Amino acid sequence: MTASPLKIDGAELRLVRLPLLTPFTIATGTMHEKLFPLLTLRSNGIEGHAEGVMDPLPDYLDETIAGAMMLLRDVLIPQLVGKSFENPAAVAQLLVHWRGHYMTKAMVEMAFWDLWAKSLNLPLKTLLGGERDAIDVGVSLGIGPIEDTIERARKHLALGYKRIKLKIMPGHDVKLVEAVRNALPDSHLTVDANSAYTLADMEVMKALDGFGLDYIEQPLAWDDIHDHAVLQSRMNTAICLDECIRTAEHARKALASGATRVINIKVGRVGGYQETRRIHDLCAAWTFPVWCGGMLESGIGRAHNIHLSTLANFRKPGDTSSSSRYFAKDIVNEALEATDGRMPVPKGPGIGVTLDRSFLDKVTVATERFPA
Ligand code: OSB
Ligand code: MG
Repeated sequence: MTASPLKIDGAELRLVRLPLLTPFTIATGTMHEKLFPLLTLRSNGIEGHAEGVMDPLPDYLDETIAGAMMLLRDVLIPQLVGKSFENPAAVAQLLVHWRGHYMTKAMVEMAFWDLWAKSLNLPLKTLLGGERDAIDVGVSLGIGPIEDTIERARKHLALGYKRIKLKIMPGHDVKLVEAVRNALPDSHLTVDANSAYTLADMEVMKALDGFGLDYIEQPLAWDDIHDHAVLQSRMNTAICLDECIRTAEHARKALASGATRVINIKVGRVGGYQETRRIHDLCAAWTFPVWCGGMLESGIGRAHNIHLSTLANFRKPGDTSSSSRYFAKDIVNEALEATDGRMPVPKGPGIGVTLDRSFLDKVTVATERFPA
């Protein structure tokens, strides 16, 4: 059976604001709420959804919510509405012309995948070729006082989370990791510096190399693959790249130059599932694992991440922990909660979650409809 092309007959773009239960501090700053664009594509009464992972300001990467809204509203959505698409590759053809803006492009591609899977009445993971009914997850702990961090790490390990990722920055690094390692000698520990260091910080890197970490995530500049290769050549611990990998070409160069031995894939960061698949397969060819990162997503992005994590080479625990760790209430009806460090894949077609529309309306800052 060949599926008929999907005609996009409407779209909706919302800006949504969800308060965070606890502020989240990383090297680039503190987040108190999750503000994100939510894109819905419609075809024949079916809806596909995706959320953007860009921040209000360009601090994690160089994209912004304002830039995403502009590109979607003025360029991409008008090119989609009223047209028919055979598959995600056809949608991607609209996107390749524009440089950068991988997070914005990902929204379009991911919403189409959800729509497409629902039109075929298949779970997204089945279309992607995923292999699991549940995925292994860990937690990412924001920067805080050392004693408090140990307490939070202990609590999450007791809940069954499979690894603890500690956010670090200059002044909050070696002492913190040493204390957590001493308190929890057998745990899987990692650190994430969100680009806060340079090669001049070799002493800190060397100290971190001694704590049996699973990997050190994105220690150096967000766009510097070369210096990560220099660092990796001087370290035993694996370097994991996050910010540096926005495309499969970045992954190819990072792998070939020895800059990384494990990649944090965020489908919302790399332009969508097709680019994700390329990065996933490149790493597999190098026999390196990948894992699924997070951006404090709502239930829509979280469900996408869960489906993605069912692919074979997602061989390390991801950051896709329980929604209730982040939000008092989520915008989807289905609970996305891990048990014993395992997050079940939502059943049902597409991403398998549905919008709680009355709550979504309450947390929506602005809505634009296409056609208006
Ligand atoms: O670098 O992985 C990151 C959150 C915001 C910005 C960047 C990062 C993160 C996380 C949180 O680590 C992962 C999550 O719990 O969603
Ligand atoms: Mg990271």
